[in-house]
Amino acid sequence: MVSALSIREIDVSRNILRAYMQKLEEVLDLDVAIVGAGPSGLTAAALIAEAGHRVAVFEKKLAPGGGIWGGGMKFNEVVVEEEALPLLDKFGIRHHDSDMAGSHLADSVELAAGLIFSALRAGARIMNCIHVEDIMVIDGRIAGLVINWTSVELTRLHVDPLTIAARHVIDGTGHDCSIARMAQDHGMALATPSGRIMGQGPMWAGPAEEMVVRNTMEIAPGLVVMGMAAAAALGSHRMGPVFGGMLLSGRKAAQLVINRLADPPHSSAAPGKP
Ligand code: 48H
Repeated sequence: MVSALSIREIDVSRNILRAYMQKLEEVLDLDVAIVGAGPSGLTAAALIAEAGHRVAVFEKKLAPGGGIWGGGMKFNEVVVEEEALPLLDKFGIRHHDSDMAGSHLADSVELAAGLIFSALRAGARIMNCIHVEDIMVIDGRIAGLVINWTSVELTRLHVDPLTIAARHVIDGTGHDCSIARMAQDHGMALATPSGRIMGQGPMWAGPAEEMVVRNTMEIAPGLVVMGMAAAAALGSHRMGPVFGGMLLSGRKAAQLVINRLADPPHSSAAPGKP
C-alpha cells in the first residue's frame, strides 16, 4: 500500500514539470510534425514512429481522437472497409461483420483508444492542448510549426508563440485543412487543380474513400495533406462515418514522408508527385 505521508505535493508538481519539459524539448526538432490527432494523424504517427523516426502529433483538444469517438451522430460505431482491416488488426482493434459486402464495423471508442495507445507505444509523442497557429516557411519550404496553448487561443490573450522545427509537416486537421490554408494564406501555390484550396465536396461515400487516399499528397514543399484535410484541400467527397479511408490515408502519408526521409535534407521531389 502507498503511504499517504510519502507524497509531498510540490514533489508531484516538480516531477510533472520536469517530465513534461523533457517531452517538450524532445519534440522541438522533429523528422515529422503531424497536426491533428484524428484517425489519419494517429495512424500516420504510429507507422512513422515504428519506422524509427522522431514524430509528434500536436492536438488542440484535451482528448486525442478527433472525430472518431462520436461514430455516426453519436452512435458509437464506425464502418471500416476490408482493405483497412490489416491496420485494425495490427493495432489490436477488434471489428465485426456488417451486412454490407466488404465493410465491417468497429466500436468507435475502441478505435480511438487503440489508435492513441498504438501511436504512443510505437514511440510517437502526442502533445495535446496545443494549438498550431501558424507554420514556419524557410526558403519557400515549410520548415515547422508555430504553437501556443489552446487556452491562449480560446481566451485570445496576446501571448507570443513557440516554434517546432520539422523536416516534414503533415496536415491531419480534418475538414478545416488548417495547415494547407495557412500555406495558402502565406502565398504558397498548392498542388491542386486551381493552386488553391478546392473545398470539400458533398457526401458520396463510395468514390470518397478511394479519392481521399489518392488525394493524400505533398501539397506544398514540406507539407503533406491526409484524411479529411486532403478531401477538403483537393475538393473530394465526404463519406460520413466510414473510417477505412482515414486509416489508409494516414498510412499513405506515413509512406510518403518515410520515403522522403531517406533523401538528403531539403531535397524533396516536386509537390504533388507521390
Ligand atoms: C492543433 C488541430 C488544429 C490546429 C485541427 O477531424 P479529424 O478526426 O481528422 P481526420 O481527417 O483524421 O478524420 C476525419 C474523420 O474524423 C471525419 O471527420 C470524417 C471521416 N468525416 C466524414 C464526414 O463526412 O464528415 O481530427 C482532426 C484533429 C482534431 O482533433 C482537431 O482538434 C485537430 O485536428 N486540429 N490541432 N492545431 N490548428 N486544427
